[in-house]
Amino acid sequence: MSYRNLKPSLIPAIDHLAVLNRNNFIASTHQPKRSPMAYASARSEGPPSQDLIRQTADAVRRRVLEHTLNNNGGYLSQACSSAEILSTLYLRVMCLGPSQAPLVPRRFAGVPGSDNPAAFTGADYNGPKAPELDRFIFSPVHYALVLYSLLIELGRLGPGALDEFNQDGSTVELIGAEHSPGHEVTAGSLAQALSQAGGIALARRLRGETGRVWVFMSDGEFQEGQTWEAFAALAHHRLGNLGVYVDANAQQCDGPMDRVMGIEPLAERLLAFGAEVHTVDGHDPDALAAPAEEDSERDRPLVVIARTDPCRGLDQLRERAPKLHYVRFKSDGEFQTYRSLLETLREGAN
Ligand SMILES: Cc1ncc(C[n+]2csc(CCOP(=O)(O)OP(=O)(O)O)c2C)c(N)n1
Repeated sequence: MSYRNLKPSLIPAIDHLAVLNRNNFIASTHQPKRSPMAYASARSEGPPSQDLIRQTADAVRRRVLEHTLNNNGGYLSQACSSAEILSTLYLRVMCLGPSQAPLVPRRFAGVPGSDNPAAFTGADYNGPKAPELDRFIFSPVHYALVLYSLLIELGRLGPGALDEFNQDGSTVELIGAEHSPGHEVTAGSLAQALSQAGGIALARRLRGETGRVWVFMSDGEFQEGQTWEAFAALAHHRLGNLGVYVDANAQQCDGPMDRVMGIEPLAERLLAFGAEVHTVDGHDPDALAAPAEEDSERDRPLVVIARTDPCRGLDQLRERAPKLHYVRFKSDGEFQTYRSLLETLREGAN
């Protein structure tokens, strides 16, 4: 199901966020280029254009670069590789309602448990839980800065939401957890979220819910055994209501995937594990959305392997290869180079 065949009353009406944005405004160095209102009208007029998705992805890259400069560190190459995947998921593939969460991120309220009614997850930034609506499970949580930046661009988080990034008591964590905006589960120990998503998908099917479960994963997670056990379970339970988008950027924390531990041929392996598999250009919004928009009643999980470039939009990063996983500038000269690059990118966007 895509947003196109959703009841009009459920189409995300995010224009109210424009008002909330004004009321909760916190000073930020950079405002989202496109107002939430623009997204609302784009959605009500039909599928968002490739241009809108690409512009959003570029804005996400700029925001992550800005943050990396301000903090002298950040998961920058992950923004380069995944910006179109996440933008396409939020703007085109997933059927989500308006955010139910505050624009200013809540403080951490403790871990969930029967003795802690104050605990919450960050899933309410993705809208309410409703039978017809989709759920989003964000697995490689070191990509959290990319997700927060996208939520800001979409008006689901306020423009100052990164002000408390990685501070004690903040939910805007460097390595996201279940209470972090846009996150529903804790998955810092990688490759666990798919199993949790499978449980959610099975429960939804048993309840007769029509909404899907979408999972975002990184390729490094396919080096872990739990991922394969999860796929075996998804196929066994014929969970056609679950779809996975993989950022196949060919990198992990210790270097290029093929040097650390190869996972290819990934498509063939996933096929053998009972999934429906599509391999696409991960920077092409139409190609990314197409498998999810196919009108088929699936009885097996969908996997979209999105082949991406970890330096997309920031060619300068290639000089750092193969050390791309976390970017910290090594000299004042390098810092200034990236700062000028950000200015150039901003000018190009205006
Ligand atoms: C179970 C587990 N093992 C190891 C780690 C350490 N770790 C953190 S990030 C990472 C690399 C994951 O690969 P990927 O997300 O593809 O890397 P990227 O594209 O972000 O460079 C690893 C192994 C972890 N978080 N969890």
